[in-house]
Order: sequence, then C-alpha cells, then structure tokens
Amino acid sequence: MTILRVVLGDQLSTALSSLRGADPSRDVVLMAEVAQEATYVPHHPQKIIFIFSAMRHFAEVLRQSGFSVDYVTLDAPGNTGSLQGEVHRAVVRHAADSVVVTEPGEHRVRAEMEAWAETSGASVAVLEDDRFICSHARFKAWAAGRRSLRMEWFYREMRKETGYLMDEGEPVGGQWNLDAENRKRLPDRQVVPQVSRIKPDAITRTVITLVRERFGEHFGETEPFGWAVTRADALSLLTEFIETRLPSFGDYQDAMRPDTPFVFHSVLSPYLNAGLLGPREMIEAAVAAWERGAAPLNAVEGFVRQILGWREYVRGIYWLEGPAYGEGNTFGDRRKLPWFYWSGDTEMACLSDAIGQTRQHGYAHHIQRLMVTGNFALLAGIDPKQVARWYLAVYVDAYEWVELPNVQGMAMYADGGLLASKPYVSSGKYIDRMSSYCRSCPYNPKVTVGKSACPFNALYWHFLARNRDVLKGNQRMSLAYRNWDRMSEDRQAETLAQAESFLGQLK
Ligand code: FAD
Ligand code: DLZ
Ligand code: SF4
Repeated sequence: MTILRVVLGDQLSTALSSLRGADPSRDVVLMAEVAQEATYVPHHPQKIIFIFSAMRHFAEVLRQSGFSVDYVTLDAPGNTGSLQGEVHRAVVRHAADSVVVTEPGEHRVRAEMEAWAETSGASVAVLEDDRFICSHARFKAWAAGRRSLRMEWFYREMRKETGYLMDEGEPVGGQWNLDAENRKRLPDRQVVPQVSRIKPDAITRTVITLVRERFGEHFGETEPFGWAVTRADALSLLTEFIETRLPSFGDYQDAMRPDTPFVFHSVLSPYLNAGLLGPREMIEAAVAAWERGAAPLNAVEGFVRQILGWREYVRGIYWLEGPAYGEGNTFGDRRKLPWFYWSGDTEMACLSDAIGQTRQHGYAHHIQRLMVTGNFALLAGIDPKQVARWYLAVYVDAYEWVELPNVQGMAMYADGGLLASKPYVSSGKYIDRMSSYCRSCPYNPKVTVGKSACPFNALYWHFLARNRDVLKGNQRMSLAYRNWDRMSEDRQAETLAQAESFLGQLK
C-alpha cells in the first residue's frame, strides 16, 4: 500500500502536514518541476530559479532523512508539464493507491487537485496547511458576524492568543500598534546595511542555465542570483536581519531611496512563503531581540504585525472570500497595464526605480508596491486583473493567496473596501515626503499642471473626480473632496485636462 506524498514548490518544510506520519520504507515523495506552474503567469526567472533550486535542495534533505523521493526535473523525458499529469504518472510508476498532499496556496491548484483522483485512479487526501498561525476555521470564526474585517482587530486577537509582545493580557508598552513612530524619512547621511547574497552552488547554477534556456524571455534578470535556496542559508539571513536591520526597521519602514532596494526590510518573504522559514521562528527571533535590548519596540512590534497580523490576515481573507474575490472592480477600471511596467521605460523616477529593481531582483518593498506601482495603477484606472497578474509574475515571493488580497484589496480597492477603509491614493507629495526620488526626476512634485508637472498630481485629482459617486459616502475621503471643491472651476478643468492628456499618451 504505497502512499504518494506530493510536495509542491512552496511547501518546502519538513514539518509539512503531508509528510507527517510518513513511513519512509513504504511511501514515496513526489516533487515535480512542471512547465504549467512556471508559466501560468510569466514568472520572474529568479522566482523560477529560486523555487526549482530550493526544491532540488529540499529533495536532498528528505533523502538524507530516509525518504524515497521521486523528483521529476523540468527536462526529464516524459515530463507532462502539469502537476496533474505528474501525479498520474507517479501513481502508475509506484502502484500507489492513495495520494496525500497539503492544500496549495491558490484556488486554481486547489480546483485541479479535485481532478487528481479521477485522472490517477488513486484516492486523494488534501490536508490543511498548518504552517500558518491562524487556521481557516479560526479565521472564519473571527470573521463570523462582523460588519468590518479590519486587520487591526484580527491582529489584536492573534497577539492575545499567541502571547507575543503581551504582558498579563495587555500589549507590552501599553499600545497595540506603534505605527505612528514608523514613518520617518531616510536622512541622506543614514548608512543602509548590505543584505548578504548567497553565492549559487552547482545545483543552482544548473537551474540557472535551465531557466535561462526555457524562460529567458520572461520579465526580469536571471543574474546576479543571490537568493538562499536552503533553510540553513535562509536562517543565516534571518540572523543577519535581526542583528543589522531590525533595530531601524520600524523607523524607516516606509522610506524609499533610489538604488536602495532593501532599505531596512527583512527580504525574507520568499523563504517564509516557500516554507524554508516559519512565521513563528521569525516572530520569536524579533521578540527575543527586543527582550535582550537589541531592538526597540517600535521596530519589533512593526515587524511582528507584518507577519502575525497582515500575513495571516490576507491569507484568511483569500480563503474566506473564495475565487470571486479576484473578480471585484469597484471603479470599473478597464485601462490596460502600461507597457513601462514590463520595460521600466519611464521618466518618472519613482516608477523607474521600483520597476528597475523588480527586474533586477524580483523584489520591491511594501511601500514601493503600494504607493508607487500600486498607487499609479489605481490613479490611472488600470484593470485590476492586469495589475494582479503583473504582481503575481514579477515578485519572487508572489503566490496568489498573499498577492491577490494585497493587490485587489490594498492597492486597487477593487474589493469595495473589505480590506482598506479608503483607497491608498496619493499625489506626488507623499512620494516626495517619503523618498528622495523626486530630486532625480524630470517632473516636479510641487507642480500639477504644465510640462514639468508630476503626473501623480493631476491623476490624483482625476481619480477623485471620476470616482466621486463611489467614494462620496466615505468619511475618510471627505477632506480630499473638500480640497477639490475649494479649487476654482478653471483650476479643476485644467487639472482634469492635464490628467486626460497624460492618460491619452499612456501606452
Ligand atoms: P518586511 O517588510 O521585512 O516584512 C516582514 C514580513 O512580513 C514579510 O516577509 C512578509 O512575510 C510579511 N508581510 C509584510 N507585509 C505584508 C502584507 N501586506 N501581506 C502579507 N505579508 C506581509 N507579500 C508577499 O509575500 N507576496 C506577495 O505576492 C505580495 N504582493 C504584494 C502586492 C502589493 C500590491 C502589496 C502592497 C504588497 C504585497 N506583499 C506581498 C506584501 C509585502 O509588500 C511583502 O510581503 C514585503 O514587501 C516582502 O518583503 P520583506 O520580506 O522585506 O518584508
Ligand atoms: C511557483 C511554482 C513554480 C514556478 N514551479 C513549480 C513547479 O514546477 N512545481 C511545483 O510543485 N510548484 C511550483 N511552483 C509553486 C506552485 O505554483 C504553488 O504551489 C501553487 O501556486 C500554489 O501555491
Ligand atoms: Fe515620482 Fe512625481 Fe516624484 Fe517624479 S516627481 S519621482 S513622478 S512622485
């Protein structure tokens, strides 16, 4: 009675539910590199390299602990190119009568698993992914009967339940959220520590060659490739973050500087999402740094909130809302994604830098994703589906369960305000305040109309004016509308004309 235990590319943890209770002398682990997963969106080559190389290294870890691993490489003869096809072939190869798998991170793959039993002839058990702190049932119970599903309330429950940063039922320091302290601009003199990159080993170099041959035309540079592909290296990067960047993580969480892609961020999301690191150990490492006086509370609370709060919350929303969540389009936006999102070819310095580093590293930090590329897409009225597809393709950490709520809900307000109490839109003023981009930009963030005007400015007013019917009932938008209404009619007309002329030229 052979059991086939399937491990997907973002399930690289020895504590995975599908591996629990396995009998290495009888069961077989299947891991398969398949073209379908590499191309359902045109993933950044570094994302594919990261996943394939981390899969190959993880297969070795399993083998060393006694598992029999059937690993199908992308170029293996007979590779059918799909998970379904590979499960079917492996069931036949090993005469398996049952398949055990941990639930995937996407509705698309979850639906495909429903068909595995039919095509393979074996029974299929899909187990809960308990690498998360909050189970589906717990999230559902939290959401039940609430009118508003704001992250902050969820986060407080998670703090109470886990006891992280709690003291006798109260938040340490007396406040749940220290974000007010976390919006500092990066001073020019502030030195930003280096993020170590990991030198590719022989396995990674083989994968780089394979990916360059097969997916070289995808957006993004293949090299230099510096991502960790083993848990040991990911752990050393976690330690480096805690020691060198966490102390200033809070202060400069929202800050941006040209050619400084990582600032004080952890740059650990690819490892966390693929299973090389777990959420608890990351949180506990940060809390321990605070306990020994090595990092201040605003940094540690801010970091813990990203993982215990935002990450768990967006996952809960994704599964609670189901596939229909991706269909929302609050403002009926239909404009196609501008070509510069793929080429990086724009004079707007903020967008050029954020897209340029995305191409180079498959990484941009949260404020770049939200307030530069996301903000522009929302202001310009880009079709949310095209925006979501872009984000899913270009970031090494992107899987739909985490990408979609961030795009639909947070960046595009396409879920009608389920996640965000108001659209995250801003003029060039915000980008100028939080970055030094504008200094090297041909546009002027203080100008709204004319040749030198920052495009974000007129677009901001155009967004408000064209979406007034949808947003007029939102109290949090009322100040913005009062400012618009205070403008003279002539000024409003020239501002809208400026935005329309810009949009008309957008390709
Ligand atoms: P840090 O700033 O160091 O934060 C620490 C950790 O907190 C991250 O590693 C991540 O695991 C978690 N985290 C922080 N913010 C969020 C959030 N909003 N949602 C979920 N987890 C969070 N994150 C992804 O992991 N995958 C995505 O595909 C993704 N797409 C995004 C798209 C948009 C439009 C936006 C606005 C955000 C998106 N995020 C996504 C969230 C966030 O931008 C990234 O998690 C973060 O930039 C990863 O870099 P880091 O590890 O340096 O994060
Ligand atoms: C993202 C990805 C890629 C590029 N390739 C594979 C693969 O070849 N084999 C595999 O098992 N998983 C891969 N993945 C991760 C899956 O796409 C991921 O498991 C689903 O999107 C669900 O989160
Ligand atoms: Fe971006 Fe406008 Fe500043 Fe240029 S002036 S960097 S377009 S915000």
